[in-house]
Amino acid sequence: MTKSALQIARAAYQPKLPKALKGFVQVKEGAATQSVADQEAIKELFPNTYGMPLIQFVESASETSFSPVNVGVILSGGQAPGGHNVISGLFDGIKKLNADSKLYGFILGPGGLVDHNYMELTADIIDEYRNTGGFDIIGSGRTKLEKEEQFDKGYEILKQLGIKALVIIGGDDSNTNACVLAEYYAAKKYGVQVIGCPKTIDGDLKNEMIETSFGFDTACKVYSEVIGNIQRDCNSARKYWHFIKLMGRSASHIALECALQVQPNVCIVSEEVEANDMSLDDVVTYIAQIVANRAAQGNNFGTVLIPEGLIEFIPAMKRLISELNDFLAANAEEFSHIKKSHQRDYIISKLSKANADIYASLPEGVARQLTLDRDPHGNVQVSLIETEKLLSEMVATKLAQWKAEGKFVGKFASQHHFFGYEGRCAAPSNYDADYCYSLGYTASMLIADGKTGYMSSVRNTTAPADQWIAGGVPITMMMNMERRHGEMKPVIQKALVKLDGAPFKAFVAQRDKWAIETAYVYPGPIQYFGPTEVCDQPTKTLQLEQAK
Ligand code: FBP
Repeated sequence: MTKSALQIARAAYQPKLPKALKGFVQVKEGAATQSVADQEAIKELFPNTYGMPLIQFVESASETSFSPVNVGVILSGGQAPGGHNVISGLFDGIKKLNADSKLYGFILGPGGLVDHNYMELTADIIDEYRNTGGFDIIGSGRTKLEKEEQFDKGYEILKQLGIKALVIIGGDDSNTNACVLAEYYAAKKYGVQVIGCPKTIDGDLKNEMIETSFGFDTACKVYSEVIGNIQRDCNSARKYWHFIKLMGRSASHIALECALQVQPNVCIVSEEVEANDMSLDDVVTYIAQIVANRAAQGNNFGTVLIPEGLIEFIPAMKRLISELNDFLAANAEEFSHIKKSHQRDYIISKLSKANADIYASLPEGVARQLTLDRDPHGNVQVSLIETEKLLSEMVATKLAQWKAEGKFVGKFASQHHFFGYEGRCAAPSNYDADYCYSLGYTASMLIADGKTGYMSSVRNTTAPADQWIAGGVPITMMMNMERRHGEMKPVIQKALVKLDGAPFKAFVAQRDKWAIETAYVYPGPIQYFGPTEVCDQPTKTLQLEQAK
């Protein structure tokens, strides 16, 4: 591999650890825990892993000796900056426990465990990947580990390799499955511990004990850099409105964090749209009004941030998509014989009045996407909808009407962007490099202490790393029962943007000003070396949440 100058310099970076993990470590057990809701149901489903205590690691004066331990590691789901540092922290941790410990990586996600596809991660391999972005050390995948046959298939290879602990690095679903696996192995007395690590750029795996999921910090900084650059371009040419869609399958944490970093003219927050029962037309009118207000001051330019999951948070769109799914599933054959040029009218004639009106109001291309591009289960692929284009086209139509009525005096030209994949494998910021290394190292301590069904937790991360608090949280503590595919299932509660939370409130307090003024902030690229206020700032979200 040809390495860039930054990669070479960055390889020498020694991630910071909490003070308690630097020397000898001992365990402080807290009180027994409860799940966040549905306690009786969760307790019944997890008889071996429910109610375990919170764990904190503290300094110890004396050394304890450990036998060598073989550990497996899996990267699950979407890439997030810092995954390689979780693995290097885990590696260094188990080697410190005993130099003869071994680490095995399962290839391309949970599927690697089931298919017995693995490699040993030796010191020279680990060294190649320290402080780098990506998950390419072993690859990642989205196979869901949820069936007992998979658990047993996995156990075969774990037994063969003498693996006593498995670390699953993933988001809410992967950690839910890690917990189910931990319970299964405990019930079967297989002697394999399962530990989770909180990953996802989406930032929606967080709670009282998990401050943030790793990767959110770096991804938001990458997006904020490019949005800032666009804002400066936009403020230089003064002729375009830029509609920027930001990744985040469901929650709007990324859009909100970027808004706090760059102060755009508009940022839509899906959770607010849903709470206020806003229609698509309400969202379009809101944006168009800001465009018109700026135009009245001679400013025919601006930026609009749009969260990727928006469409599914608009109640009326949700109803339309659900009727389309049902209708197209039942009438697939008939629909396939309708001429392309008649499909739109055909659909309009078949839908209920309310949904037909919404469908008719959609731009041609989006309407087509809603009926043609469907996933293997026959469902509309909402993620393929180019929301940034949908909104800008609808804003243009509204402004044209307003122009005819004399309510809009300006010009409107738009540009579109989607920022997602470019942020997922960036070299981790100092925050993510340190946080991830600490999470991995903490996982090794949980293994040493014989824990299973725990998630590695590192808190107090707005303070210097020295003061971070490392420990473990029983995964059952984060669970509740939710309906999934028609069945009640135990799952980790997904953290959406809280409308009464400090980050959203800070945004609301400023957004009207940002809408009319050109108050852009240009964060610039992530800095890895230099003054601490430039290199080591946590996200605004975290700073505001921790300031409570
Ligand atoms: P995870 O929840 O697995 O971390 O993935 C998050 C994410 O990056 C979303 O933001 C995005 O919608 C999705 O993955 C894209 O998935 P894919 O990589 O399969 O295209």
